[in-house]
Amino acid sequence: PSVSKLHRTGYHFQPIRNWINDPNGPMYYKGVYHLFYQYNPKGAVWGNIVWGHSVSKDLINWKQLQPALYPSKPFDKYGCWSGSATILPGQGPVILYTGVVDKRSNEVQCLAIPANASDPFLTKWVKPDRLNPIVIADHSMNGSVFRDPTTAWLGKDGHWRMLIGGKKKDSGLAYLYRSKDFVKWIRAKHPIHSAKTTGMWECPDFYPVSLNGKNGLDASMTGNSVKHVLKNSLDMTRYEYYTIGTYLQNKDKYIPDNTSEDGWGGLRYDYGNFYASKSFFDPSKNRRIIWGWANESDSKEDDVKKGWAGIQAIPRTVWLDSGGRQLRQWPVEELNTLRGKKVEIGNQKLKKGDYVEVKGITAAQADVEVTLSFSSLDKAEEFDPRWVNAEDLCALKGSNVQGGVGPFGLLTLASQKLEEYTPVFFRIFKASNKHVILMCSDARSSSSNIELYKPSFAGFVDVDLANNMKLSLRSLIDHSVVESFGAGGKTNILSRVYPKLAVKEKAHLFVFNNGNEQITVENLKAWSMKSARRN
Ligand code: DQQ
Repeated sequence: PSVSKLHRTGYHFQPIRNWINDPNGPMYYKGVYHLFYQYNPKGAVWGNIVWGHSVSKDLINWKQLQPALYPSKPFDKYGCWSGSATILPGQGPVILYTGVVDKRSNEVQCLAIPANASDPFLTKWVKPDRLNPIVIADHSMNGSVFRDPTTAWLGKDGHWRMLIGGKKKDSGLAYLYRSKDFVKWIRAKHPIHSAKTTGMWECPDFYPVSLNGKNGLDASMTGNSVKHVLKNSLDMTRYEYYTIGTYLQNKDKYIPDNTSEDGWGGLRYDYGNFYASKSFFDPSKNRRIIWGWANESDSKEDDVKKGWAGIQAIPRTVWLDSGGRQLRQWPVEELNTLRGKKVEIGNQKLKKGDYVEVKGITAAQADVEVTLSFSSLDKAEEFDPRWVNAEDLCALKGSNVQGGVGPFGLLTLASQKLEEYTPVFFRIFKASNKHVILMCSDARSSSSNIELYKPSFAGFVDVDLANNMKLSLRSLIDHSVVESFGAGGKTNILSRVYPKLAVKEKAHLFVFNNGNEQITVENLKAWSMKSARRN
């Protein structure tokens, strides 16, 4: 098969061809899930941006429709950029999106409504001339860094609110707008929040999470039983970070808890390739779901050759961890319908240097869940407090650098003789009064192709090992994707990789240990994954 076929995904979302980036306006409406996305109908590189549109009954199998929004008006002549959907009670959905008005990329906010709100597929959208654009930057603002309206929420006063990402000097900020009728929007005096030195905030997302359990909440929910999440995508490095905090509705201010950094070193949904994410509330299953875009890490020329670029990560259910200090995420349960042949390993000991192959599944298109335990942390290596950057630490202490407790985990997309492999693993260090757990997804050994971006993605994992000496890992392997969830979705890493040897039936999966402490594979389940329909 040609290169284009070798790395195309089997069950991650991607359109039939061409470029995609940000997920836009996800929603559930009249029994149908809608996903829109930044899409170039003319090629496999960014440009000519329209809103591609696909629909699904289960978030996994998709049907591609005609683009929903494309430049057709003076206010969106140079592109229909990112935005969100809000379902107005008793009326139907409204899309708010960014229109680009000139070549210098001056941006305004626009509104679109379905031509026929009783059509569950919402195939046709109109942009009423008498209403648009609904928001323009005023003189005190820079109109070329002013975009990506959020889903709106309704305040107790009956007025709608929404956020728009922006920048002032080098601070990132989210402007707050209010409206009585969803048409006339007025900017509040203060942004809902801002943070110094973070640069432009793209694709802000703001939503409540429950303090009591995994259930998702409608965007308008407030009160004592909720916290709020503010997520921003940082243009300067293509990383996102989020904080958990309190939304003071009477002041329309958001105050982050000081349990994590409000800036570059903050918490991330994903410590790998995952950007411009957006969440929505799914009332049919009472959950909040996050979509995120994973771009290619091969070259532009490769993308043109392939005829496609960009995928969406598997939609993830998101909720507040019981400690209240971070979120957790897990692939939507519908993904399990693609699970086919299953193999299992139980109670397997792994001594230092052991590599055990997981045989009998399609290792290039698979879902693996594993729990690994150890009986002591005595052998853990000393943690150097200067190791603040997880990615650098992963580069220093790769899967083949022997350790004390760990490295242990999976070798995904491995060639038979291990010329190529993408390891996903843990390594445990001893710090002054606690343990530090590093999780890595290291693409450096993923391919013999040298013209690729092969980062050693990594994050720290906040788990107390004192009375529970085990760690779990789930990896969704899909030809050019390894999407991993550590410790039940506390630390997650998506990597894009392009093996040359470890492709199709030549790909293998191993579980390994390269530390002095013996590891037990308590339980490993791996499934061959069927392909999703994405016609
Ligand atoms: N992508 C869109 C913008 C957004 C950026 C343009 C984030 O609206 O800020 O394609 O990837």
